[in-house]
Amino acid sequence: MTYGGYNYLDLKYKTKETDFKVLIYASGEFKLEKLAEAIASESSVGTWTKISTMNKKVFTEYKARVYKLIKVTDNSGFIFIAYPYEHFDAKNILQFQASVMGNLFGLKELYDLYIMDISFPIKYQKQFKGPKFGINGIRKYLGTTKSRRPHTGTIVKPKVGLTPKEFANVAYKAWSNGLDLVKDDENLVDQKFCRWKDRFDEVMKALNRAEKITGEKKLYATNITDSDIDRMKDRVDYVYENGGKMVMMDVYVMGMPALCSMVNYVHNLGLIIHAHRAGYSAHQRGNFGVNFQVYEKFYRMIGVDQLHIGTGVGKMEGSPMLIKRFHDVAVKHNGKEKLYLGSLDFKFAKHIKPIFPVTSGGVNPGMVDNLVALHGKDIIIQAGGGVHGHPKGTAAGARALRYAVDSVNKGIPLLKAAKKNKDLKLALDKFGYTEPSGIRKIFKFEKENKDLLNHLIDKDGMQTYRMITEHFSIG
Ligand code: RUB
Repeated sequence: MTYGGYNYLDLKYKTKETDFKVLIYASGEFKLEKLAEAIASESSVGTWTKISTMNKKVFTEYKARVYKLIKVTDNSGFIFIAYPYEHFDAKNILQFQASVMGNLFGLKELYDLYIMDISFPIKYQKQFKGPKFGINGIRKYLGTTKSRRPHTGTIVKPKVGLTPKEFANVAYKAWSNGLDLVKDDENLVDQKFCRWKDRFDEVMKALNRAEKITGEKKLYATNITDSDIDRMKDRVDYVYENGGKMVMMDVYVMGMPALCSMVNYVHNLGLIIHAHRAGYSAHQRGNFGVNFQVYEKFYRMIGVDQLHIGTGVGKMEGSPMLIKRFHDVAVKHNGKEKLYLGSLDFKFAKHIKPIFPVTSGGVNPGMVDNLVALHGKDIIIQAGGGVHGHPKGTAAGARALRYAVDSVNKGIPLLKAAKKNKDLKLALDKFGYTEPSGIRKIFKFEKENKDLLNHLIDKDGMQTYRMITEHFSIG
């Protein structure tokens, strides 16, 4: 079978260490083989017809090869494609996106096209610096290297609307009552009612006071995201010159070029980067999309230090299984997972440090047991509504969250801890308590049934993949 007069199927091809490997689920008007050829062609050297300008060198050295197919029906299934290193302008992420995440989404014969995973060769990763701080650097700054407890954070709510003084007052209550991190929301930058600089100044005063009375270091993730790079740089300079230690960026909406420049700029000044992923799900939830783990790999290679990954139990989409995968991509150095639930074998280069995953979105103190069961202790547990929605307000909400984290860190179950702490008890009374045994059951089931789950996905395709990774819960 050919597409545009050329053949891209090479099912005997043995992938090379330097190849980029891509796993795609597709369905469409034609047989799977032909869909795969169309995708490989459009994302590498081909077009819809034979062309007089094609030559042997181009075709053998730069084309994509479909090296494996798992058929679900005649017209749908999983497609594994290898791209030779030489195909790419490797220093340029946009060229990669335009190739592998580009035109193919517009091919009209496709009904589904979902990039499940991409495996980047070590040679490619070497050009990236990776996180400057990552988990250990941030732990060192906050003084949690020994306890290795989860970090705690809050997003000041309402998302937008408070004045700088009101905002700083909320931040002070959160820090002085135990939280490590306070952050701006993704949609708060420099609006008229709360100018960025005024807010930063007020919040730094609050941070200094909170550090003094608690004896702990505190972090403020100030949102510097802007469509104008110079404005972002000015803000970073201001943070650096005025005692800040961290900046936050909405990494998905700002795009790769801005992110790459800003990561270098921020790290050169020795500041930590908090990455909010607002908007990514526009690309992950439909029939045409890219799984978040692909962006996550980019963000870790480029070098953000902490990154939102969802919760598996809160307000944002994603089952515990999927969120656990995102956690692994953030923290594991040498993931040697077998192809599983839509993932490829993948290894980070040694110098690309683990990043601190942030679990956020509908989180409250009653979920801490669960979140630790899901992620372990290398996690930032962040709650907006779950802190400021406490019946007694932000201060009590912060105390409840910190107490919950400290207790679970010591191995004390939440319900037992709540008997000794009024703030936590009130939080549980309002928000409820979710048993971690549900999460443990899911992981046990997953571990014991990997082959079965893989088999079901291979047999039924995207429908089953989505059922398992978006909604999976047992018993
Ligand atoms: C959290 C919030 C964050 C989400 C983003 O507020 O709105 O922006 O965490 O989602 P709240 P994600 O705690 O009140 O729900 O972390 O999945 O990117």
